[in-house]
Amino acid sequence: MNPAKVETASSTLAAQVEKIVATTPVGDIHTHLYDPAFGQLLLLGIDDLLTYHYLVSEVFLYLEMPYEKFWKMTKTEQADHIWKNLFIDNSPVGEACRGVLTTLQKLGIDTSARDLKQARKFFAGENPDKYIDRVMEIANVSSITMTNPVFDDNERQRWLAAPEKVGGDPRFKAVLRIDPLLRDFPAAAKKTASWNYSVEPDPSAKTIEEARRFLRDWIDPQKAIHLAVSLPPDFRYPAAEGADATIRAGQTMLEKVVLPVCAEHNVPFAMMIGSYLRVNPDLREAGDMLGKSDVQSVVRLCRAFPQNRFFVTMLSRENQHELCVAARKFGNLMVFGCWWFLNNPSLIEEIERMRFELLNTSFIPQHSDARVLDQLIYKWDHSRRVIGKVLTDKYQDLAATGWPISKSDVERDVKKLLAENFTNFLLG
Ligand code: HDL
Ligand code: ZN
Repeated sequence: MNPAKVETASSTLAAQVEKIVATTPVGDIHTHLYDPAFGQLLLLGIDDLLTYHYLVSEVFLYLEMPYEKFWKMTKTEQADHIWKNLFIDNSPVGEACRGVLTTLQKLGIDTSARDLKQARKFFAGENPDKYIDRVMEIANVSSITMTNPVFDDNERQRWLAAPEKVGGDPRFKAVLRIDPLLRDFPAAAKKTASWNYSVEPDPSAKTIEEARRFLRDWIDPQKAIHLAVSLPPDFRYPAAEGADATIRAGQTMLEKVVLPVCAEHNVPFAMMIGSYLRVNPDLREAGDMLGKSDVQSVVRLCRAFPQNRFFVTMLSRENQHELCVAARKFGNLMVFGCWWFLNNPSLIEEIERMRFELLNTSFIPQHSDARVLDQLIYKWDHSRRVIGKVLTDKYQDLAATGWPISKSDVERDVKKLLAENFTNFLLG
């Protein structure tokens, strides 16, 4: 049976691709969202949308205000302040501002009113559990992968207090996030020792064994689908000659603890590389920035640990081309997302074009990194538009060679890009 040919007239093809990209459910592989059992760790609603740390740093672009004065405000006061300065007194052309408006509009809130009254009324008394389903339906997100930082006491306590409750929501998947283990081992060792693991700051054989036990004790109860870390731009593998004890200990943890435990559990390791933390500490969570990282360190890890699988995303635009080429060399490397400061239409377009041209459809184009539940709506709407546009262009290039594009081809490709490349790589 001849598969239904997708008209290659550009307008028809574009419409068909756009529809398929919009209606294919996405598995969101990296967010900071939580299932309702985590209580107030799950952020939602207009005041959380407006006090998103991206907007906090942006509001200081316009107004010299002592940081402490801002931090002393209530969340509602901060939201009002951000709304006034970023939306009313200046056009909200920035991606994070635009996102708030896309979200409100898709929730049926009249943004032309330009006031927060209607929005606040809409969110008042929202039942988080039901609202999650509503947001996932609007955003067409089939699965939300959380970030579960085991060294964060607030999060950790919740797992320990009610292990049967948290992490049991089928809409959410857990990821064991272990940054301090690789970025600040002395501090991580102190904490794990206080949790009755014989882990000392210098990684002896005993420490290595106990650190493995610590990870095993968390992967299973969390049902973690993989482990993850964010690393600074100066992360190097192997560590440079003369690197200090903390960096050398971090490398030992990576080689002797994290990767062996991932391999034995057959779970990938996600490395998000390129974040300088708190370059402006007064901005708190909004105070991080990026730097150019070393792709050859990723190459050396993929080569040295063929039994491990690596999800990798990098924060610097300048790393993207080299990372794509690295992914051509290693089947155990899966490139994903347009992370953080790259999650803007102009950069998503550039990066996805590069990936289609170098990796065909064997990559994961995007993750939302949502911190507030409702952000799923805008982050996926905005990204789908760009991914659909680029994919249409690529199909048109194919059509120009006389290659017919069938509807089932497009459905197959998009399903891989938005869901199956992730789930297949998880399984190995
Ligand atoms: O380390 C990370 O997972 C980053 O995504 C940070 O959480 C960052 O603050 C962020 O939210 N980026 O979008
Ligand atoms: Zn993140």
